[in-house]
Amino acid sequence: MSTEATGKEQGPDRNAQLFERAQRSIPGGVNSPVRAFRAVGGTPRFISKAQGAYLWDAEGQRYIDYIGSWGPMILGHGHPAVLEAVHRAADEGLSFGAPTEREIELAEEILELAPHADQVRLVSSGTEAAMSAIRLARGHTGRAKLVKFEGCYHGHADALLVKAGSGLATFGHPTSAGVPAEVVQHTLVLTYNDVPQLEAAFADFGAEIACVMIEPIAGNMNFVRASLPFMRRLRELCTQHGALLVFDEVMTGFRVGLGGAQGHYARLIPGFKPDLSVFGKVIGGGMPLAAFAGPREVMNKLAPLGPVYQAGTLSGNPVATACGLATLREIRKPGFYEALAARTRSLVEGLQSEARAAGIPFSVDSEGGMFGFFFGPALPQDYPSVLATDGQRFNRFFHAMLERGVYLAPALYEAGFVSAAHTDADIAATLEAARAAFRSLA
Ligand code: KE4
Repeated sequence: MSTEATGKEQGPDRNAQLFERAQRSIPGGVNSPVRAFRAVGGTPRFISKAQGAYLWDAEGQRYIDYIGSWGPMILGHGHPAVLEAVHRAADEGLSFGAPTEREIELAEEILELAPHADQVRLVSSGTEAAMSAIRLARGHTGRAKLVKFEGCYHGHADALLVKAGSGLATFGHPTSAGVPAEVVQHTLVLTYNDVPQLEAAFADFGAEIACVMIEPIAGNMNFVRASLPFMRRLRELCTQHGALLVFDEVMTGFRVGLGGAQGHYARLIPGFKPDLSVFGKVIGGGMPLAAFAGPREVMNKLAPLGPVYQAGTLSGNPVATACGLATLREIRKPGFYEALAARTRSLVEGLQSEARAAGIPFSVDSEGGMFGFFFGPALPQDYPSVLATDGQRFNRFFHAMLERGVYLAPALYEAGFVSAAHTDADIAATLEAARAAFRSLA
């Protein structure tokens, strides 16, 4: 067996060997389900190193990376300023369980970019941030009901593992074993972009709704935008009924633009702002860091000031905050998002034209450094229409691209991400691979 620069053993079936070994000690061989490739089939790639826009797997195969750790790696892997900040922070100490100046700096940077919020609490994962935001909304309003939308994912807290029921008032059908019906009895799942259904829900339960949590651009059903009429009406109804509008920007925050999706909607709907925001991914730069933010009158309800308890041993971890700060400082540089959005647009427009040339029904969309594509003639507007696209073709395309050294998200319902490290040559190489991949599908 040869060893490579990474010092790890290599061989033609190293990924398969590692996957087989991993399954002996880790459920499904992975620490997060989507990594197991079960939606697309085949053997997951065990990554040995990453640099810039590229990943290398255990067999030394190089891939152009369009997952970027599911969003965090917006600068690309191994950005020198980020690594230098992380190394310096690590030398000063990995964790103290006590406040640090760097947490204040990161909180201030986040608040500059989320103008609706006065305060922010740092945590270690998007799940933790979303779960805490819901508890805070319920504590602040004194109400129990929670509204979410089918196809949106806000982490795996019990109250959020709920599937859409058949009718409007069908609260609380757990999607996961181990979640008692009582825990999700207050969670109502509606259809994304469905204004009449939203109005009916508020007409029936408005006075009981603590919050509505939404992915403002739904990256967990690949890439589905909230329509302006829907988003405008959602804001009106939350205000009218005293429910908090919670923007889950774990994926879109600092990804679709410096001001996230809320900045995008504020430009389109005068005066628009959410009541609470949930952030993650990019703000940690690849380290475990997430956050939730809101106006002082709401955030003051949090322990130790108020009655809503929330805590975390590694919250605001000094190495993670150094990584996040270094990342945010880079993305705030002039022209960063214009260049990222242009490169992402050139990717999706190229994919669209290659699919058209091969006669394959295909639709694409992107915002900033986030993109999605579907094997179907029109962009879906909700989860059922995402499922109605051609999943088989998606899976075959995924593998055809993987074989050609392009690493896309291994599931129809996931979004894709471009980094600042992706060059025009990388986009061109991706489109060349796509040309052959589409031909293999025709
Ligand atoms: P984490 O607990 O995985 O840090 O964040 C949960 C979360 C919350 N909100 C949104 C909008 C999210 O996209 C996520 C996590 N996203 C998935 C990818 N779709 C993470 C990948 C994974 O589960 O391994």
